[in-house]
Amino acid sequence: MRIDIITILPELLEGPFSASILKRAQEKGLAKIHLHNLRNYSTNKQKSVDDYAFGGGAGMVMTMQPIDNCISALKAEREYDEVIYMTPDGEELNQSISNSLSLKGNLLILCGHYKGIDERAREAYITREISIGSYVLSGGELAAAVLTDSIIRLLPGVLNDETSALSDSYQDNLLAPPVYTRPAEYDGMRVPDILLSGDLKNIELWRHEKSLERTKTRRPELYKKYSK
Ligand code: 6GU
Repeated sequence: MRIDIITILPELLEGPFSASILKRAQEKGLAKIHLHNLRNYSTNKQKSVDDYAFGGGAGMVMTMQPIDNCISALKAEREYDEVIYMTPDGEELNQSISNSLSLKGNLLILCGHYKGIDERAREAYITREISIGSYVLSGGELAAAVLTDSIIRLLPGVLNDETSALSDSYQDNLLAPPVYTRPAEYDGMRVPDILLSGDLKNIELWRHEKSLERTKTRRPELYKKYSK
């Protein structure tokens, strides 16, 4: 899979993609992530990418010209399955969106800033608008990093058995059960006996029971989806 990300702050995205699972996925050739600095596509002398909003009001708006040039240049090189705009007024990201995007070949992600991008760019180019939750970030970069991470970890071969995505929270609309590691007793606090029993069948039942309990108390709305 290939993910192209258009941003005015590439340095904000370099970190998350150069460590751990996302780094390994790229080294293994399973994912290609390319950052594009929007400013390089601005044709005016100041390399500006924003301007005042028509109609007045506080805050700048990202202009058509650099977005148009950048997206056109990328689209001339390959077809994109989705052109995604990261924006707080988009569809809220969830596991099922990440699952379906992980099946695509080429994704293009545009990070918004300021008051957002000129509405005409949304109409002309964007096929999907995604938010990562009901709070405001200073720009779309951190949200794009979250989205990219959630997609790439699902690609076949990225995770090994120990980190398998199948037992993650949300994968079946349930939160993951509690986990423990050695020592079996720490400062008087003991690991539940069942986990030390070696009885794999009952351990699975116990974990499922704990998942249900957790989901019911912490995320009742998720639990309703699971139980119907
Ligand atoms: Cl995608 N962008 C910004 N700026 N803030 C957000 C967001 C995106 N998702 C949640 N908050």
